[in-house]
Amino acid sequence: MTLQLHGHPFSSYTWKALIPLYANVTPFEFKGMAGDRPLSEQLPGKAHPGGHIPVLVDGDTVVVEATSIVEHLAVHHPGPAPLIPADPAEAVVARMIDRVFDNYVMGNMQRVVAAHFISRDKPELGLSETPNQAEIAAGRARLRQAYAWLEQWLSKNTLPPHVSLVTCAAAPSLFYADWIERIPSDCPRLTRLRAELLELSAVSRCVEDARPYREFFPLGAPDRD
Ligand SMILES: N[C@@H](CCC(=O)N[C@@H](CS)C(=O)NCC(=O)O)C(=O)O
Repeated sequence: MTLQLHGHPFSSYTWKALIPLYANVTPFEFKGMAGDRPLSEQLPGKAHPGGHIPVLVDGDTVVVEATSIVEHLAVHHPGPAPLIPADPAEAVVARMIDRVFDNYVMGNMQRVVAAHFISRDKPELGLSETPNQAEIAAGRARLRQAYAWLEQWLSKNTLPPHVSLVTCAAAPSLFYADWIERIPSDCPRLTRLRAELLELSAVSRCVEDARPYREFFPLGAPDRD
């Protein structure tokens, strides 16, 4: 039975699930979300405990959380992309950096985006005329902190080869975070990593799938990438 991925082409976490599917040329059906209804109403059987996307349906198995989707694909639908390093110690490091990108880059990027909506819990209500400036400033400061940490980590460590779990987390989070808080010039390794990720065909496919939706980026999408 064909895999089904429920998501939206502009959603950063949907990219995280799409990248391994594209990298391994895994057959799947993309089930897009209709924009004007709450996600909780649209997911299969309200499949995600938080009403979030992406959700992967693999036969009778429903997989939630993008990291777990990548792990599920690595186990049940392996291909040429080494999603999880075979060496257990290297896998631990990959999972740690996955957490760093999700929690401190993706999380603070989403925090700034959410500060532009009337309600954080119901983005479908639309944009606020008075975005929460304190939240925006705090999210941007945390992004700078995460960039500095990653730059320092990259100066001493090597990432697993692409396409790995780290690729899947780093590509969407750095893509969108840089639109909010540009990676500074004193983080050349991180700048190079973002550019390298965008060169990967599995990632550039996501960028192109999402391009028609850029007008919905609440801060206004920059004229690049
Ligand atoms: N922890 C979740 C986060 C997923 C997430 O934040 N998805 C966003 C889209 S990128 C979403 O569903 N937003 C809509 C909402 O929260 O209603 C994961 O790793 O999959």
